Amino acid sequence: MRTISNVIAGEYVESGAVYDKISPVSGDVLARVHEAGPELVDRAVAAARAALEAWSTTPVLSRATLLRRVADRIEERFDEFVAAVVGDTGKPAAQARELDVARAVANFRAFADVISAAGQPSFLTDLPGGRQALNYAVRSPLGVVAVIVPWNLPLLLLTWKVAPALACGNTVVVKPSELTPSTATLLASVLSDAGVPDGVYNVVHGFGATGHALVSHPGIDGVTFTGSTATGSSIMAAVAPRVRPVSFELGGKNAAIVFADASLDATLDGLTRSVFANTGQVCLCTERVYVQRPIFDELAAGLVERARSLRLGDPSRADTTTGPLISQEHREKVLRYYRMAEECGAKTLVGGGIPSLGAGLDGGWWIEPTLWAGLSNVDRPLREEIFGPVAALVPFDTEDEAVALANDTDYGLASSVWTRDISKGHRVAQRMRVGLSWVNTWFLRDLRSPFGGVGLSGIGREGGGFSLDFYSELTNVCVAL
Ligand code: 6OD
Repeated sequence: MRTISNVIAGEYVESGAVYDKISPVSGDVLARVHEAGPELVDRAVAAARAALEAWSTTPVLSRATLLRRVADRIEERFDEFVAAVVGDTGKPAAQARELDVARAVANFRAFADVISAAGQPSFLTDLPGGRQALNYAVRSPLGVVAVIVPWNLPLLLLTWKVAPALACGNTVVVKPSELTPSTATLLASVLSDAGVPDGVYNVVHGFGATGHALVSHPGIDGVTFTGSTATGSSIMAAVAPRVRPVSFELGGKNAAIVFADASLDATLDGLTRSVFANTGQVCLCTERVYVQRPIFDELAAGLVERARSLRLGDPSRADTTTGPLISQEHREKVLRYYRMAEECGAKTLVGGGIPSLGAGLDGGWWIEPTLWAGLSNVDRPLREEIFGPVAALVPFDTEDEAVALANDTDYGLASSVWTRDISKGHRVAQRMRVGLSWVNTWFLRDLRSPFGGVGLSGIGREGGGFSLDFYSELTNVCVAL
């Protein structure tokens, strides 16, 4: 049986306390993972602290060169990373290739470019008597950063945080989700091959207790986290006594607004991705679809047809579009919402249960892609994040009504607007109370643009220079001339 170790100062460290990593596809045990207790967390933080001085004083362009080399090494071992992502998550291999691993490569290259081009603000200040002062800001790293990443896009999100953190001269202790431990440990060997010094990147495996030991450790200078709003809130409480900075990308209850003048086929393509991609397990996925009344029936019928054409099954098959949910516990949660929706009076247009996929797969955490009609914003399935392959379709009449319905949520991560009228697209997109507002597309990313949410969806923005702002401190130097 494969084992997965912690990584501390370049060493693969076993703890003796192991847990099983279960395949979401079959329910079989895939690996045994060594769980880090407080003592290993302490060692990992100490290793990161010991490596900080040398790494933070390595010239920026040398750090950028190393990050580009990391990207090259991931490309060389592309298939190994794909296999690790597929094993951990059960998602189709094609999606692991196109989304997760390709983005890991892009993340390292993008932040190597961003840090290479980064400048600092400076101001020449006129003083009375003809004198001047020069103000300029110097960037230094936060220090030792705790990186806590979820199970849905484990490598994409890990590298989205590790690349800018290292670019800025920080050292990191990573805690991946207990459900997807493989790629964080695999990445350690790539970083080491590329020449990143031992101790710059450390990994501790485990559950909430490991994460808590990490974020409440006095040696942690900042926390970056993507995951649930509840966990974000408890991390905030853990760092509050020491007033450490946090960057949080949390849950969402994302809306799509479809106007009657939308291009139907393109909208159906976009909505199919935005509702069902990664089995609905992306923080950006759409769970509420507001449709202008004249096209409601046509759009609903089209989306039902698309949902029926999704192919669940073996992730290695080229025609598989949809994997299982990540765990039994998560499937129970999603199924609770399937039942709750019907209790609230929903009409289930498609799906609603567990599919039968035959021997070899029925032990996994499969679930049917599902669409509902007949619910409204007062119903819990439209207010709480479900994180599964499901959306509710709700009719609207006017633009103002659609905006009000979409913004009627405590979350505020992402939205999409679908219309042929581009002026209306701009207007409505700007009225969305979210961090990411798409028009006639979804999850189209430029890694230099700001990424994050408002309300319960998070604190701060990452991406391009916004990541540098989180992962570094600015000291203003003022020189009287
Ligand atoms: O695309 C990204 O950079 C990003 N942070 C995606 C997050 C997805 C959350 O599930």
